[in-house]
Amino acid sequence: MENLQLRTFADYKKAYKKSTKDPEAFWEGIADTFTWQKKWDKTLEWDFEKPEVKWFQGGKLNITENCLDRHLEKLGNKTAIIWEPNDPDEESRYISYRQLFVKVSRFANVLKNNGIKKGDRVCLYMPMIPELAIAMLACARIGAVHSIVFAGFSSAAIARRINDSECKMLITANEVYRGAKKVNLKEICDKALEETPSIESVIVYRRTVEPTAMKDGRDKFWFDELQKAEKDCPAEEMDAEDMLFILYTSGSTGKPKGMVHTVGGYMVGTTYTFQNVFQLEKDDVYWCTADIGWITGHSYIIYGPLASGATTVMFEGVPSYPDYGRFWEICEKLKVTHFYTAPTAIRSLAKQPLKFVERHDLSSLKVLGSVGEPINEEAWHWYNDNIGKGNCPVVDTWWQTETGGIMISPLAGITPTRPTFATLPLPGVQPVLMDEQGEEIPHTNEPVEGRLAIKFPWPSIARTIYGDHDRYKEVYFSTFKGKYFTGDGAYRDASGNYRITGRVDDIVIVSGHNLGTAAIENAIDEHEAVVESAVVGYPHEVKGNALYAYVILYNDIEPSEELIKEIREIVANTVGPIAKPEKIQFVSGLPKTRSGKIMRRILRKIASKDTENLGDTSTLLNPEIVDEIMADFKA
Ligand code: 7RM
Repeated sequence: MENLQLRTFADYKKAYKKSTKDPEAFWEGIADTFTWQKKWDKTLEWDFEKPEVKWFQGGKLNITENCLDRHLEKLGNKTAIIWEPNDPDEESRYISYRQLFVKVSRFANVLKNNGIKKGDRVCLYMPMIPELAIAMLACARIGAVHSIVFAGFSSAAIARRINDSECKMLITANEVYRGAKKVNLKEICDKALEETPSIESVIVYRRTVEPTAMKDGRDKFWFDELQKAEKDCPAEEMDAEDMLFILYTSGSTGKPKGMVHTVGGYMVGTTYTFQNVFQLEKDDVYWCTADIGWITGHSYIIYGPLASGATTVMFEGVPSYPDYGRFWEICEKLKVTHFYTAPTAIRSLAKQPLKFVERHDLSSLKVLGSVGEPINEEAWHWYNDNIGKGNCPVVDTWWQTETGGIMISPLAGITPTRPTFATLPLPGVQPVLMDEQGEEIPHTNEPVEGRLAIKFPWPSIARTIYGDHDRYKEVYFSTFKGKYFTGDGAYRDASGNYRITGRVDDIVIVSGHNLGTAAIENAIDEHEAVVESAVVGYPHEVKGNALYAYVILYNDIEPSEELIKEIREIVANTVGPIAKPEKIQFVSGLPKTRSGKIMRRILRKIASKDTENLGDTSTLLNPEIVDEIMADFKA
């Protein structure tokens, strides 16, 4: 396999320059290193006003040939996936590239035997087990479109996603282990299946030996179906612009958006970014702790690493089981070299006594990654000092479900890092900051702040929202003419490094002043007693809106009036007196999505005393926190 890694800062600069001067030639050179059944005719066709983006048109390929077949000759015996179970006493599984190839081929035939054809949508509601990877790749092998729903979501959330894209099949497991709990996934599916007329068959993987209720004619066990399946399955010939998968991401309206990714561009984008950001060497062990139900899992547990011939770890459990040292125990046990997680996990682990880290030998680690939200200074240093021992570059990777792959990030060991900064755009990515008037802020040697947009297409951009191209246009391409709008705000320093400041929809107008809640939260978080905070606006008679802060304190700290005063003081001193929160409530947690994003919609409703209809809270990581916060509401 051709290696795509840039090796020096000078290489990076050169590649970046080329990628903006002649983006087509730049990406052609990268795309050429993959296995194509037929080479493309047209590298790029685009129009951000329509909007429409097409990469490598006329090219024919199958992504699984790039993730599996092409490695067999040289890397057939190399471990593709190391699976670490929830229970540390259960055996890990090591699956080689050849074994994975065999498993994927056979399961692809199970899909075919059950009537699945190219273009059909298949919903996957699975635990973090290798069979999830196998099922994804099997879909890709035959050209079926996978739609993975995170296995912590409710029946209603599954049904809604299945119905939106009219999936024909659902693949699930009977049960899943999660920490000390066991959850019956099949029961949750059965409830969803009462309202999903498009589903014709359900394949059930038995993760546990418990008896499972099966519906005759509809439900089939994974193993029974495998017995009946042929071994070989040729890879379907796919157009570069054929759909690879749909992944739902929450929208501001509450209706999830089914982001559509296509085969060719997504493959090229995720593989190129994986290799350059993480800089793996031959025998490295790479671990991304995300769930595969999130884009990070799609791009950087499965497709990017496998297309690169890397060894990728999949972990079934949670960071707190059997204790808060589990991540570090796994790093030691598997000799993990590259560790990629989210700030929310870092902060929750940083809250624990340091002995959970110190107990383990972390000397195998070379590179640390962060993704999902801005990483605050304190968490960055804790991660860098205690996990990386000051020796591992920390790559703070900014990107979105919609971008498919990493957009702004250091390249480990190659380009400089800077705490709380995602730093520089990857080659092929052309970010711009937009001012209040909707004008591009020019690149000068001045630090600036604005709304982050991208002015040129990159291969792994989502092509549409499934079934709703108008919404795709409205959400991403209508704010700034001819540009993709990210929804994030950013600061750019004199050297061109970006620091993502948060979602710009989190702006509150207090007495006529536009206040970004992210800046206020950062100020509050500087107080030594504070772990984390969330600030939202609520209607106020005099000011129009006032600010309500929800604040988490360290375990050993008692809430007090004194603290409230100090917090307001810090905000007054750093952001300005106008930004002082009217109300401060101490909470034990914040409602969060799995990837660590605070669900402000809910906090806003509570602060505004509009709690009749909080919307679907079942997709939260910690739905129970909502009742606690409501009970202690500061009227
Ligand atoms: C990969 C992912 C996307 C949103 C994005 C940002 C925020 C993600 C960072 C970040 C600051 C980062 N996809 N975000 N990474 N903010 N620094 N390194 O998270 O679709 O679930 O979310 O996440 O607001 O727009 S996502």
